[in-house]
Amino acid sequence: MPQPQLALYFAPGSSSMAVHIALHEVGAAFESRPLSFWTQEQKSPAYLAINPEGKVPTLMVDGNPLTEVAACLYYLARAFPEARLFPEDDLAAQARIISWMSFNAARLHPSRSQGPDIANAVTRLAENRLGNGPWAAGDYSIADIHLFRLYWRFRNMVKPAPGTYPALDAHHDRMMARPAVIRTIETEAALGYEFPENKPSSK
Ligand SMILES: N[C@@H](CCC(=O)N[C@@H](CS)C(=O)NCC(=O)O)C(=O)O
Repeated sequence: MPQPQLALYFAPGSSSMAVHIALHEVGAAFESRPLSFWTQEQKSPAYLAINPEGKVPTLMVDGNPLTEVAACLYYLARAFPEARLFPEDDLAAQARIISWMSFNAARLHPSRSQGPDIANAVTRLAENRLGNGPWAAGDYSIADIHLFRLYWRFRNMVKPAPGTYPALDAHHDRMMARPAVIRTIETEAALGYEFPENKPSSK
């Protein structure tokens, strides 16, 4: 099968980081299309024509936009099966991965903007669910990439006291040792994390 033409619209440190990591995990050639949240490039008419929600990620696949982290991760895992990010022949394991990614997208991510009580309560659910790991759904998979990005951001922003989320911390550390994660973080950090709460008032 010829390799699809891939391009990733992303903003450093945001949800799109998960797709960025997966692109490196599968070893795909892709074009980087960084957007700046500070200058609201994600709301520009040109980008809204591609993704009317004005959010990242958008993964362009042969010129067609694919949105939502879970869908982009699923696409990459299935398009590059040799990376073994999705078990091709284990229905129960596939369902566990979908279950985790549904939880990540529907509970964990939204909880970040629902106040500290809800954010902590849902993070506690993730912690208990992960248990002793090492990975979310058996072998390493796209569910781990999705979960990692959400906890990575939470950990850097909220700075929970050491020992609050030991399973998530251990998972985070395992992920941080992966070359695909290291490469993604180096690339995105070099561009600058433009989180709205860090925006200098002068800019
Ligand atoms: N449900 C979407 C959420 C994507 C999302 O919320 N992206 C945020 C960054 S983490 C974004 O682009 N925000 C820009 C904005 O809302 O202006 C997914 O999982 O891909």
